[in-house]
Parts: sequence; structure tokens; C-alpha cells
Amino acid sequence: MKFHRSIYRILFPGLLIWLLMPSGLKGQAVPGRDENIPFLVTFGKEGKTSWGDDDFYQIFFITIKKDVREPFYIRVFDPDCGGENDEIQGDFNTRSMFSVYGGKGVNPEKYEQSKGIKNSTNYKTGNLLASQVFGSEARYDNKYYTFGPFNPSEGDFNERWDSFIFKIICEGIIGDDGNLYRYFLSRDPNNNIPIEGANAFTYEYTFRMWNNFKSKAHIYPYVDTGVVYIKQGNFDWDNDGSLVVVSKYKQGINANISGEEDWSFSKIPIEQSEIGSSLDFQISKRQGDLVKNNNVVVTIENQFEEALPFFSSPIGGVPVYQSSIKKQKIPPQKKQ
Ligand SMILES: [Ca+2]
Ligand SMILES: [Ca+2]
Ligand SMILES: [Ca+2]
Ligand SMILES: [Ca+2]
Repeated sequence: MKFHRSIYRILFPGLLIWLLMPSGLKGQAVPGRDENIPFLVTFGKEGKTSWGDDDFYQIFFITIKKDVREPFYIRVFDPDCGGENDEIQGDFNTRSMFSVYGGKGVNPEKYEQSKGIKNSTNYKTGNLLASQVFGSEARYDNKYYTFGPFNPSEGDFNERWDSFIFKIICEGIIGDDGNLYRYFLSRDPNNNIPIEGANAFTYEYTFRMWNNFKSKAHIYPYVDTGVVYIKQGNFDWDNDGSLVVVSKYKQGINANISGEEDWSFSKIPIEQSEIGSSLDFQISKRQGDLVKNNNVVVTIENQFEEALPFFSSPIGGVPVYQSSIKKQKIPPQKKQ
């Protein structure tokens, strides 16, 4: 009983701080707290694309606000490919390289190739700040590896976000197994301590769905000025449930989902009231037979075929459907 009480005393203040934390500080886990995605996934390049990874690398951009002066760290949870969490094919023989880039060339709004979309090969733009290769290593299994410290000013400055941008790439350089992992942006090398105002985004999101029927996952694309419609794309969805687009204007639009090892696309119109805010892509599992270990890729572009970013912490917060906006938008019916 005493033991339980002391544990409670230790845990409760942390829980309280977490609950009271502004939502901006909750976005430091990548995938973010509101996304409810269990893991990112990158297969070794000898894997089959039918297992859900179309290109065997994944790029995330990290934004650190200009006024942050102290160094920061990028912590990778379960960077190894073996033991817990990972997807075995035969034996574990995959090696994954994680690389951190800063400096000129990283900012994807200025350097298009930095986005790394459409299976490009020249996405390693910027200065290499740190790199580490992981195989199957008990030392890092179900544990964190920490990159850094990095000085915020080592990033590539982006005026629009008033932030320095960094890039972390995970590549499956050999083998065929799926490496599952997550990131955390931290002020501390040994603990997950959020950095005020930091966020992360990607243009091509490859992740693992839940292995249960009930958990709903979300991803949050940001809709910029000038967007008339979006074209969402998804790969190897295995017809597993639904992808529904919700915003403050949209109560729920069903997007096309893909089957085995193919892409599916749908165009969705954007309203004026959605500009400068996030959409909520709600991802639910198919009921009946459970689709296990389902890995998928999601992309989104605007009418000019320019990729749009998915943010770990949705810009402007999680969008909530407001029926009043819809009512204002519908023109009055004319009597015949
Ligand atoms: Ca293998
Ligand atoms: Ca592992
Ligand atoms: Ca792993
Ligand atoms: Ca899949």
C-alpha cells in the first residue's frame, strides 16, 4: 500500500503537468499525441513494397522557433530492427541509417528536392550533422538513442514559420525487415522534455496502423493560402477500413483507399474557411477480420501538384466540425 502511494505521488505531478501543458508542447512526440499512431515504419530496401513501404526511406522536418537559444536533442525510440516492436521477415537482417541535416538546403519550401517525395534520390540536401546505423541491437531495443546536442541556429531558417528547420532521414540501407520507431524532440538528452513551440512535419507519411479495431488514428495536413483542392494519395491500405476527411467545414468526406500494393487517390475541394488551418484525416480499421501489421503511406498535394505537409502537432489545433460554418456557406434556395 505504501509502495503504491509513493508511486502515485511520483507519477501524479507529472501527469498534472502533462494535462495542463499547452497543446503546442504536446506535439514533440513524432507521431504526435493527437495523431494516435503507434509507430513510423521504414523497411530495409530489399523488402517488398507489398509490405507497405513504397520507397524504403522516410523524411521528417523539425521546426525550432527562432527565439529558442538552448541546444536540443532528437531522441529515436527503438532505432534498432530486432527484438521488440519491429516487423521480422525471415531473420532480422535489416540495417537502418538515421541522419540529421541542418544548414542551407534543408528548408523544403525553398529547396523542392529536400522534400524527398515521389521516390527521389537527391533528398540529402543540407549539411550532415549526425548519422548512425542500427542493426538488431539489444542495447537500443525498446529504448531511446539520442542525437545532439544541436544548436537551433544550425538549422535552415524559414521565415514563414519563424523557425530553424532540421531534417531527419531514416533509410533501410540493407535487409528486408520493417523498422518501427518514433521520435521525440527534447531539451534533455536522457528524458523527453518538450521544446517550446517545436513541431515536425513530413510530405510522405509511412506508418503502422493499430493492431486493434477500436483505435482511431489521425493525420493533420496543413492547408495553405491558394489551395483550391487537395489530392490525397495512399498506398497499400489493404482495404482496411476508412480514411475520412474532417475539418471545421467538413463533417466527414470519405476518401478512396487503396488495396494491396497499389495507390489510390481522391480530389477533395477546399473552402475559404479551411485556408490557414489543418484538416483531420481520420483513419479507422475495417471490422470483422483484423488486418494485422498494416503499414501504409499517405501523401497530399494541391491543384498544382505541390506536396503539402502533415504536422505532428496540427497547426491551429485539432479541427472541429462546426455546423454553423456550413449553414453560412449554403446559398438560400430560390423558389421556382
Ligand atoms: Ca529479414
Ligand atoms: Ca526493436
Ligand atoms: Ca525499431
Ligand atoms: Ca499495408
